[in-house]
Amino acid sequence: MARKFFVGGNFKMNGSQKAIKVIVDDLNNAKLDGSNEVVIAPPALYLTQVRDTIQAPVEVAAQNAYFKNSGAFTGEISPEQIKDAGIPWVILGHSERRSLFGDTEEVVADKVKAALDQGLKVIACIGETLEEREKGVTNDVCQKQLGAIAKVLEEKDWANIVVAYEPVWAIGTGKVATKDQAQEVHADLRKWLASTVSQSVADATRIIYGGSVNGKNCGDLGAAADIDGFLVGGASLKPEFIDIARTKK
Ligand code: G2H
Repeated sequence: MARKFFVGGNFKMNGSQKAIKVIVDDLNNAKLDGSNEVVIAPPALYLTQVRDTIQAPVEVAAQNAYFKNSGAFTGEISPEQIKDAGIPWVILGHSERRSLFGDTEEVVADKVKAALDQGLKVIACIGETLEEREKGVTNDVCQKQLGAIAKVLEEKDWANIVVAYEPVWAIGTGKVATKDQAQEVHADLRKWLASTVSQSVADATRIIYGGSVNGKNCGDLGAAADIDGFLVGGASLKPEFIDIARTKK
């Protein structure tokens, strides 16, 4: 089954009303043809600005959500609120959330489940550190992180999940994984999905790559058999994001 190429733009904690308007105007003017699925994730404060101004086929994602729908959780936003605001997607388990804000594997799994239960679609991020890669435990780490999520899901939930493999050593460093390095992990993850969940989920689930993707390396990376798209950070704030969004498989 053909997997639709997916390009996400993760603005992280960057942008202003003015700067985000420029990005949205550029995307609208690009008149993307919908052959790739394109989703942008501004900071929470600007979600409704982007929702009100971005044109199809581009969609909007939150960068995080809590696992409760309401209550005394100062500073958090809930899946129910994201849904209520008309935002269809949420990024969960990004390595910056895991390393800087204490999102454990269990917390990420709870967040994924809560988001799916609200009908949101999830970009679920996993990835190893440099130390883990050098120790040769990349697959163990990635499969354990994805395993924690898989444990709380039913088979049908996978239809609303995009898995983002983001090696921590490649994030924001300019050190992109080679096509072969990324392809190897993606292929192993797909095999793991086939043996742990089902062959049909393995065949249908998009596994996207994140970590220093830019307008120059997207064509090469995107040609790998098991790379079904990208999660783009720094370059999503620049005009080259349009070139990445147009990557041809
Ligand atoms: C990885 C990626 C976006 P960047 O975090 O999720 O960021 O492209 O800046 O490495």
